[in-house]
Amino acid sequence: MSKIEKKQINNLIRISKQLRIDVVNIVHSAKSGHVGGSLGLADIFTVLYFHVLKHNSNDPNWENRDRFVVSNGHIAPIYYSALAHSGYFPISELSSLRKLRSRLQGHPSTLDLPGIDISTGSLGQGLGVACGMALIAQKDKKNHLVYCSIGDGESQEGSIWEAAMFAGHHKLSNLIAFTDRNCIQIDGDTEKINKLEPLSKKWEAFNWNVLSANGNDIEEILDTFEKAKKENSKPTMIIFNTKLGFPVSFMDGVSKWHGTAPNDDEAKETMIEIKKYYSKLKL
Ligand SMILES: Cc1ncc(C[n+]2csc(CCOP(=O)(O)OP(=O)(O)O)c2C)c(N)n1
Repeated sequence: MSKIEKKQINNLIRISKQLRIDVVNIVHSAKSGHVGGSLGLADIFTVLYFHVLKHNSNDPNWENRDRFVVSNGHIAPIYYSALAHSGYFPISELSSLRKLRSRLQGHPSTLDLPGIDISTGSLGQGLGVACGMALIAQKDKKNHLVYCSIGDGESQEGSIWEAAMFAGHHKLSNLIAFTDRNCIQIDGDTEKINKLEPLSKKWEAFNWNVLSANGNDIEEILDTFEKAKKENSKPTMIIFNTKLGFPVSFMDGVSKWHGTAPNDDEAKETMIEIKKYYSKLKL
């Protein structure tokens, strides 16, 4: 059971609803973008930005901030929504997603937007960058933590396992990575394309502390990050079981929604399902 007050949890749930609504609106309006992973990760990004991460949108480059490497950069819509609602740039700017000369391009760019620690989009590279950030923080005896988000399909990249070996070897206990385990990648089911299971055992074999949780349950997410922060001898990998497009039923398990924008009817249906889901939660 989480030590966090029910009132705070309910507040996070309300934020996650707004972030989901923004994701659907901006991808629908851009007619392009990654809606499925963004919706599935909305609860985790809410917990990170509004409870877990030590950060300050008034001072995005604050030296003691926690770092966050979003290695699966295609889920930019939820990343941008979380950043805007945290105060890094105006919420009204979200509507410029993927427009010409916008700061909100299809993949996040550190040179364009405040709050982005590293540009990403080319899968497989972020975990290595996060390892470098964690190693230098360890050597400099800094207290901040390094978080890193990766996709499960992304975990088929060889560079992920090179970074995994490095982090285990250097006992980077200040590194907390998590996998968006929705079992879907661009072409279908991860287990049919290039099997990842037994995924937890793989990370354990690389000398990581491995946790798993429901990545669409705010309270479980909070508890799991708290546990991860207590680890002091190994890097932590959290396998967050999520659903593509959560809570939208017609996106669940359907790889088309990895990167297709909803048309007008689908966007309407998506909003209805999101509102129905939240109305059932007693806040
Ligand atoms: C090096 C590299 N290869 C291919 C791509 C194209 N690509 C973008 S997302 C994606 C699938 C990733 O699957 P997963 O990590 O499971 O993300 P999800 O579908 O769950 O959002 C691919 C192949 C890329 N961005 N980078």
